[in-house]
Amino acid sequence: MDWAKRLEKLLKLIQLITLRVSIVITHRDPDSISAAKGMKKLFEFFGKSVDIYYCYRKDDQGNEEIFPQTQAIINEFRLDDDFMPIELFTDEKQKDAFIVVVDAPTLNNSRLNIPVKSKPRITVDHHYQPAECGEKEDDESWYWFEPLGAAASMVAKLLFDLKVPFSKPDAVATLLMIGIKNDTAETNSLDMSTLDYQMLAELSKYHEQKQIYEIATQAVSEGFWELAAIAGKKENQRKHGTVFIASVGDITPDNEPDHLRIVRMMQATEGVKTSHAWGLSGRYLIIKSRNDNKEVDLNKVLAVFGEVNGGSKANAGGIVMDLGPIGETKNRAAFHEAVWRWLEEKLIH
Ligand SMILES: [Mn+2]
Repeated sequence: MDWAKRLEKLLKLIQLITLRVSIVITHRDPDSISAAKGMKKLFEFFGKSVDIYYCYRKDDQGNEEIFPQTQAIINEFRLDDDFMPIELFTDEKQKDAFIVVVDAPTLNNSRLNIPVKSKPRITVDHHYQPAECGEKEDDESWYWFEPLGAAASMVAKLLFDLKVPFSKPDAVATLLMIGIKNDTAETNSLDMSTLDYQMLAELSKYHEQKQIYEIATQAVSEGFWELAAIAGKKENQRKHGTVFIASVGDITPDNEPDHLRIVRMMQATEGVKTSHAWGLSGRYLIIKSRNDNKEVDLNKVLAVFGEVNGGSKANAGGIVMDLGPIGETKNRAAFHEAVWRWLEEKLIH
């Protein structure tokens, strides 16, 4: 079906909404946050009431694991009141909700244990694996799956094509640009598409550059240098042909941006086509991976860890795996060594 017909179906669906629109995101990162805010702007333009719910992983204290950059965006754009934790999306509320999912293919994710059982009516996502999503579009629903750099680009296109006006400057336009840039490694990602570039250009008519600068120029944390020092040691690196594996040691959720920075730097190393940076966070094994080798299917490589992962893209992925009580062992050095042996078996082919 052509795009004009797709849009027409979407517009009709939106116009007919009588229920409260409930946008659900499966995690809070710059792309999902901006995509959700963009969708909220869209529905509000058509006079609908909108809530946004977010799912999250808990740290040891039961708080949301939130990454510094996400927190910086929430602070800068004063978004705290826009997002409600998923527990507040009670069964009662779900009964009267028009459910919208952005930046994830499905809510049917066993890893996240999302307490939403109803079928999403609108889904907009840029990840692979929609085949696993279970729900299929019908007359009552509208799903757009396309492997692009960012969900924010898709939402921006919907806003422009459905003629939702932007102010000058417009906070949502700025947020969407940050979302696109963040999910595409500042447009350097292999997933970067024509649509992503076009939307950056269109959004740039309405954005506030000062806010982009504020978010982008946050200093590298001290944690980065600690991780880099560990990953930089020869004994914490293994190279097998074009595959580069490095350990970043024991990490905390705060280290995620640093961990990602390190795997990107590993991938930029001469002769490297696939990189895995792994660390241990308590009993969890966390691997960040990058791949530019067309003969390697990163999803398949990571699937050996048994992860039901709806979030891996063709050239970037990762796993979070609960190692169980064995992960709480006191002898960290011996444990790291054991994990090394196991990982080399799994990741080298
Ligand atoms: Mn995304």
